[in-house]
Amino acid sequence: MQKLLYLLCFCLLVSACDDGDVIDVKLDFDKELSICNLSAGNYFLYDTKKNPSESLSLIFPKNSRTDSIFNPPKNNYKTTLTINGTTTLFNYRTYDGSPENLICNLLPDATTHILKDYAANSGTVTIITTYVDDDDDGIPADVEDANLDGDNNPATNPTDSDGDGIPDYLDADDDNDNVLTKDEKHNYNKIDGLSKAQDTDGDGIPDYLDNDDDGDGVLTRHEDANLNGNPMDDRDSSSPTPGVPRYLDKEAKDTYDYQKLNKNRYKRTYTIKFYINNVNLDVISLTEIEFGTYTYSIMIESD
Ligand SMILES: [Ca+2]
Ligand SMILES: [Ca+2]
Ligand SMILES: [Ca+2]
Ligand SMILES: [Ca+2]
Repeated sequence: MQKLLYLLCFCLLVSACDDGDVIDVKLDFDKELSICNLSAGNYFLYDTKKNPSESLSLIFPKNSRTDSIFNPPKNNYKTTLTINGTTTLFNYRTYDGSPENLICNLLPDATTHILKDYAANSGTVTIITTYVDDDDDGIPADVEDANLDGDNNPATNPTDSDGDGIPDYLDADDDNDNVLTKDEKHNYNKIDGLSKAQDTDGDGIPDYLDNDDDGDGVLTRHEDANLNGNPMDDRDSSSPTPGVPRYLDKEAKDTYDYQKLNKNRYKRTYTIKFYINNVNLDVISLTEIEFGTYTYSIMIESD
């Protein structure tokens, strides 16, 4: 009788949300997946919602193959897993309280319970991992490319203003002066673009692309009096403008022998999409569910 009731519930659910081949079991799930790190041996991804309280979750073992989902050998990397109901699990659950009180909670709320638990015992999971790189300097990647090849892709034939081999869209310091682009007042916004970028010496080259910002003939990175790789914290107390850093103060012309270039860091943002195919949730089979997307970022450091 109980199973019949489940069947009835699920049929209502599915018929309400049937969208051709792709059946949206999400109800009102936002498809933004979270990851739970409570178990060292497994990956545990889930999505929860309230009113009514429900969760979808996917568990699979951690190994070199599944690690590659999160650290792929190449962009647009595809992985498939087989749901077997034992080590690789896909569950749809309902609750009498907030799912967040139970899922991934070291101290589960004793008053919240799982009401129904549909566990798939077969099906496949298709996972596509893509990533986008950006130096996070506040200028969008497509704006940092002159797009001379006309393909609107900053990664092909990329602009490299300082010629250091690191394209502008990945170069956090576009003029190699040891002052990060984000600190050189590029003043980018969607309306003005880069037209309001600061140009201290007024030579037509904005500070973020000018390796001698004050035009005093001393490279900005050689105005680093304390030789710490940061020209922003060096001032000349004998200058008429002692509060202005040397690299922006054309009266401060001392040269310091600092040759080192700081390491470059850029951000890689992964987007991992999970599709559940031909899943059997005990009482019903579904052709395809878009389980959702998990996103995260790492910083990559290079010379
Ligand atoms: Ca560069
Ligand atoms: Ca710079
Ligand atoms: Ca300038
Ligand atoms: Ca200078």
